[in-house]
Amino acid sequence: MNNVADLEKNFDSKLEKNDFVEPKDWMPENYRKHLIRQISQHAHSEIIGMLPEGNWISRAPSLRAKMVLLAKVQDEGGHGLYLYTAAETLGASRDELLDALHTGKAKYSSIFNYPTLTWADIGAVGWLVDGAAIMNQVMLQRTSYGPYSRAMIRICKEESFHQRQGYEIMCHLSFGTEAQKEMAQDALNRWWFPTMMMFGPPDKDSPNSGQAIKWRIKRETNDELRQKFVDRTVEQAEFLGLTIPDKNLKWNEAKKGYDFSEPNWEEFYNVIKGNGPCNKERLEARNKAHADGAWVREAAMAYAEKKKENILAA
Ligand code: FAQ
Repeated sequence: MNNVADLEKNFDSKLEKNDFVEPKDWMPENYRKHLIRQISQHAHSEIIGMLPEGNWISRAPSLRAKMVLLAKVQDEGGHGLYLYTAAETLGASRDELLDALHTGKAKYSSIFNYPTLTWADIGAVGWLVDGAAIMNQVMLQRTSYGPYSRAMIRICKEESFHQRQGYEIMCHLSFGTEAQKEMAQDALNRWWFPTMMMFGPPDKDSPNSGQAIKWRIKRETNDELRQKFVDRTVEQAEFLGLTIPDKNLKWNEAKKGYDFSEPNWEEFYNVIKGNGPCNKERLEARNKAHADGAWVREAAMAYAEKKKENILAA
């Protein structure tokens, strides 16, 4: 089979049957590009997402809290690696992807441009941000590209632990002293709407969703996932005795879900253009980490060269 029409037919039939597309299979060029865009943005989000939490490792309130947070932040680094590797199977090079991140050309999730001001923010990030990430990633386990799907299966398992870690912190604070409960409420107030933005713009303003759904890259739309997230999270906030900072939040019996306010989309576009509260700081920290890690990459290359020489000489 080598004429393009046959190849396209074979690709479409794979999607139809919910089979995976694998790296060596023929795929339309725009499908490949779409995946590189989404997977690399996702990978960048994971490694930039280490920064706001890493900020609290040295200040965690107990040894246990520190160990758990350390493990979580390391997991995020691992997620970045699986995802960069998945993007590499599509022909993108790691250097090229990282260069786009470091020069500010590539996007990463808007949420990581907000500051983590108190320990309660670490609770809110785990509970809300990881909660939203899971809501989005569960559907990506069924994405049509095999390596991305397999990476997501492992990532989702780890993200569930992360969400529990955050919710546990919120429980301690919410059922603690008045001052602790206030800290938890303050964190919820600041993280609620930025978390809602993580799902992306409303479907009517989402240029990539239509094609992503056709290609089964995304299995649910931005608005569908946002709705699911709200419906699930309200009950968790009620258990904590915290108030979601949205006066329009109201159960709608007809749709069997909550009505809620739209996030401030102007703020969202401003953040993804590079003008959020921490964009500059995040890119500087990431560039510094990359420069500081140059010796590790050089050592790994030297080791690989040596090994190759030994194999050739044998
Ligand atoms: N932030 O047409 P759509 C995590 C961009 S992982 C920044 O709707 P699409 C784990 C979008 O790229 C969090 N940019 O786009 C963790 C597009 O721009 P482009 C990341 C955003 O791709 C937890 C434009 O707006 N998760 O949190 C955002 O169909 C704790 C138009 O948007 C993923 O990446 C945003 N929030 O839908 C780590 C999951 N939303 O490229 C550490 C995989 C939209 O045309 C600590 N990605 N944009 O220039 C996806 O599912 C999708 O890419 C969406 C966006 C849903 C994010």
